[in-house]
Order: sequence, then structure tokens, then C-alpha cells
Amino acid sequence: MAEQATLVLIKPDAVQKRLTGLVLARLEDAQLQLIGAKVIRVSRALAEEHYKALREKPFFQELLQHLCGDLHGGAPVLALVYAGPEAILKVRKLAGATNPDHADPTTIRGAFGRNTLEGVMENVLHASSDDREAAREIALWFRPEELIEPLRSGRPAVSTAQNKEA
Ligand code: IDP
Ligand code: MG
Repeated sequence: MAEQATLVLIKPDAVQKRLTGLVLARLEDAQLQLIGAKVIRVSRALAEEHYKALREKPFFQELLQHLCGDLHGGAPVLALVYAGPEAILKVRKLAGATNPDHADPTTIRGAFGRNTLEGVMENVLHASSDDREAAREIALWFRPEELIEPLRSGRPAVSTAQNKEA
């Protein structure tokens, strides 16, 4: 199985609803390694760059407002990087279909997402969809020094810097 890394963003709708812990608990079911995490209040420029492939979509402005927290009391995003075998597909499966109304109820989006009457998809999280997108997105949201190296079997479960001191 291919070793991969994937970007997850717990979106402002979930942060505002205090769902962060529940979403993290679900993500842990994938048995992947968490190699990066930070809370970010997202700028318009970062949101536009993240979703640039969707800039022609009719919902693009609402999408940017959502990611920036404008629709959820200024709530931030929790950005995470998970690494491990088939990490991208594993996280996408746990996330469920894009539209919460179509997502299996046992998935994160199916359980916690909703479509608002104003047409905003409050779908709880972003998850990279393939290797290329994951590489671009991880580089966009994290500096290399903000990520710990994925653990290889037999290595102690601490960061590289701590390993050197040991
Ligand atoms: P994904 O998040 O499952 O990868 P994408 O098609 O990449 O889905 O869309 C990115 C985001 O754009 C979705 O997570 C959702 O927030 C928003 N979005 C996608 N389709 C629609 C739509 O038809 N209406 C409103 N928002 C949408
Ligand atoms: Mg996508």
C-alpha cells in the first residue's frame, strides 16, 4: 500500500458547533499518523488559493466566506496532516460524500453536516482527493518545519528534533 500524506481542514462550521473533538475521534479510526496540526483564521487569499480550481463555480464566493469563518462567527479552521498507507482514500471514506444530504449517515459529513437554507454546504471538513492535490495543499498550509517526519517501524514516537537530543 502506498505511503501517502493528506491535508484535512476541519471547517469553521464544525469548529463553531464544538464538533472538533468528535471529528478528530472519527479520523483516528483510520489509524494514520498525525504529523501536523494548527489552528488558522483563514485569509481571503489563502481560501482563494486553496479552492482556485473552483473559482468559476456559482457558489465560489460563499465557499470562500465559509472557509474564512465569515458565516460562523469568525471561527477558525483546524488544519491537519495525516500520513500512512492509503491515507488519502482512508480519510475520504471517513469524510463521506461532498453533499451532506448524499453522504452515508455513518460518515463524518453524513453525521454532522447540513445544507443551509441559503445554499451553503456545511460539510464539516476538507480532505485532499489525490496525491497531486495533497502535495499542493500540504505545501500551501504548512511550512516543512511544521511537520514531523512520518514514523517508520521501530522508530520512537517523538519528533526528529527530540530524537537528536536523545
Ligand atoms: P470535496 O470537498 O468533497 O473534495 P469539491 O467538489 O472539491 O468537494 O468541492 C469543494 C467544496 O466546495 C465542498 O467541500 C463544498 O464545501 C463546496 N461545494 C461543492 N459543491 C457545492 C455545491 O454544489 N454547492 C455549494 N457548495 C459546494
Ligand atoms: Mg475537493
